[in-house]
Amino acid sequence: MTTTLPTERPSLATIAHQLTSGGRGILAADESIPTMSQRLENEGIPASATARRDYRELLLTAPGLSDMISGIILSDETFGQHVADGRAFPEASRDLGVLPGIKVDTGTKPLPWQGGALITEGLDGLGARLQSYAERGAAFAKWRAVFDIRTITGYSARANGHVLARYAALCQRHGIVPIVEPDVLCTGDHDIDASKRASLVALTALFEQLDDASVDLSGIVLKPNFVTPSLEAAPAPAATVAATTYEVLRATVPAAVPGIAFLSGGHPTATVCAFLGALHAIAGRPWDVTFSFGRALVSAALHTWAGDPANVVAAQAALVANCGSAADAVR
Ligand code: 5MM
Repeated sequence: MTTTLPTERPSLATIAHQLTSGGRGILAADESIPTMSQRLENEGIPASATARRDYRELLLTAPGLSDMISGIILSDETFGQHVADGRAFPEASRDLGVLPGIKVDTGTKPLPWQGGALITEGLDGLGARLQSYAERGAAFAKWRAVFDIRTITGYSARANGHVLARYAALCQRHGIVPIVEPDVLCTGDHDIDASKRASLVALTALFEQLDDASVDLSGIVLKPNFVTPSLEAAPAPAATVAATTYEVLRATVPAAVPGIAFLSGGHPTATVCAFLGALHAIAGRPWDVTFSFGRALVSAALHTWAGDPANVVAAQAALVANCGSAADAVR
């Protein structure tokens, strides 16, 4: 069995650059057990640890994945599972040329007296968990704060920014690149200006907190939403989404951040790839931009697989096609 853990870890800045540059992006395959189980059941697949493992192996071992994918975000369950030949997922991932990452938040809870705004939890014992993940090969981690435009408050932005900053500092202390994800959801019936206002609030608070926590911005990856109207509203042209998103990011994200990897937010694959392509084409950007999509990359593969081993090749082809579309947007 091959052991591929690096003896000397590259710098945080090197890893962050590797994740977000070169026309590749990050595959978000870190659905929690409840979310993944629901998605399996929606496709008529009985949910189990084995089914979740089989599905994640299908994704990771898709032929040619590393041509388009620099890193894969895993959940704790998958991180401890093994592919069919016995290698642990992080080891197999490195062997395949894809950096393994780990989602370390433990989900959201309502903040008291904040009208439904959420706080993401998971700081308790995080240092010890990061140490263990680093020893088992994690190159990077992810923590997602969730904001609904109807309930975001200045306090909820500061509170989530604070925990994101504490998480990021702890990651860097353990030699792991933190992906910081302030996700302003596309759900609701808002227009693009409402998304812009909420995204400005979330990102401004985040970068104030990262600064206060002395996080090294050269060793993080930012994972934001595109600034769009809600999924239920009339769609905006890609050029408008790219220009508005860029305006928000230029106002809030220091040039010291090496790379920005966008979430897909439930937008269809072609739509979100058009957003990304238009943003990537903006001249004079101070940061690399790429994708860290979940649903936009994997939904077709899960549907095609449907839990049948006979469909693995077709499912992998569906994944690779979507990864190709996303990678084309940043080349
Ligand atoms: C893959 O889904 C991630 C984990 O979700 P849960 O903890 O809620 O199960 C999620 O954080 C994902 O990485 C981001 O939301 C981006 O995914 P999309 O589908 O929006 O690109």
